[in-house]
Amino acid sequence: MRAAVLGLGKSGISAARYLQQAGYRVVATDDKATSAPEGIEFSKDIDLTGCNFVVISPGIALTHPVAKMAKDLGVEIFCDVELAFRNVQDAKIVGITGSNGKTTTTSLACHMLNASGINAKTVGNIGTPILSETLSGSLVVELSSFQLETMSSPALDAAVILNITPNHLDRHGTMEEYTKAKLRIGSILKPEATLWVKKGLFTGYHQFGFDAACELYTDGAYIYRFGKKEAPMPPLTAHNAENFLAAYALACSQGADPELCAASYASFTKPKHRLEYIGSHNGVQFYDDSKATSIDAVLRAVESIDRPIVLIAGGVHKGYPYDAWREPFTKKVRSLVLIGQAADIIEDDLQNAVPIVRASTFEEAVERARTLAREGDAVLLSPGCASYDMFTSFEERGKKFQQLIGLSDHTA
Ligand code: UMA
Repeated sequence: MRAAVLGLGKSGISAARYLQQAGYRVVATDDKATSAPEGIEFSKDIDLTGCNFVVISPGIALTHPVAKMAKDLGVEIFCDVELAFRNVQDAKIVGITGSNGKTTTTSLACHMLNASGINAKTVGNIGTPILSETLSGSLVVELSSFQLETMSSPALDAAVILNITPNHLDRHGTMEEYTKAKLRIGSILKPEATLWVKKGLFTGYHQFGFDAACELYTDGAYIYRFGKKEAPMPPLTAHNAENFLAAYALACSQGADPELCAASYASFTKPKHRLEYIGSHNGVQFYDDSKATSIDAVLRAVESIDRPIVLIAGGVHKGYPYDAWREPFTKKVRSLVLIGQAADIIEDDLQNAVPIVRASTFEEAVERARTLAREGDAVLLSPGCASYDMFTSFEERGKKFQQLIGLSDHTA
């Protein structure tokens, strides 16, 4: 048995190790790396002849020459999560996708399951490759459109689509293709499994929201599921409440106790760099929303902050226009500090909507934002773009921001 691995980041390395242990002869390739971890053959000029399949890393597009080669040779190509789903035997798996809130919802669903005594782990796009964990017990899998694109095995016991707003259009090309990738989550459900969607997103699935017509809803005071009043609702605002309901739907579908799920929110810590409040200085509040890499995520952040905002945005452009920012920014954003490759495009799209300043480094952007903010304002890092022109990840960008602000011990 021979298998190829395309891309040697986190997911590729875990897939290569997994396949090696399963008895495959593994050959790996990567456009940047020059070697594979010990024991794995590496080739810059990979030959797929005789390979049973290729495991493609989610960050690599299907238009990559090696992916095309696989297609031409009729060799199957799929991601690490699909490989796991083909081999899983006794795990209960729930899946979460959406454009915003995936990581928070994944962590919260896991927290709720654990609070109910069901030992669960988070895996997938959240940062822990599924194949680096044992495929047993209760798994809560965060799924990106990149992963879903090559998935087909029905292994999910329940799933949720949180929302779909423009993201990754540089990779998927159109909203239609991006939506199609997200909807693939519906085709990897076990026959008896339920797909939950936010109210109004798609018909034909169980819906969650704030409307009594939904299978799961809250009136702000209580949570109602399938017509039954189940538990008190924690006091949460719109997007947080939606993420909460989605996590609750998944946890309860796995036998978690509704009251314990609801009560567990009090001990839940939101993942970092998601509209994270860092502290205040001279009457200015500072927020790190480095994870906001889409148009909609930035809008959510701006909407959530109830004071004038000095916003730092920009980075690597992901293929969508920024016009949707015009009106809300005119109302709420005092100044916009632009960084990175996308700065020209953003400035063009927001002409005359908001005062714009440019910064050539991240450090300069933070300094400009600090000086532009007045007492009673907020300084918000919510870039709406990927970080790769200046950083290796959104985490690194967020950590740097927190270090430069220097208000907390959030820099570890
Ligand atoms: N590479 C190539 N050719 C290319 C592109 C990349 O050879 O054209 C190589 C790189 O040199 C590198 C490797 O591929 O060695 C990187 O692979 P990758 O980008 O798939 O990254 P991984 O480290 O394997 O991490 C992936 C996910 N990354 C992406 O989807 C971009 C991680 O999601 C995920 O946590 C991890 O698997 C474990 O499952 C990150 C992400 O940014 C957090 N996700 C996007 C998002 O949330 O918006 C979808």
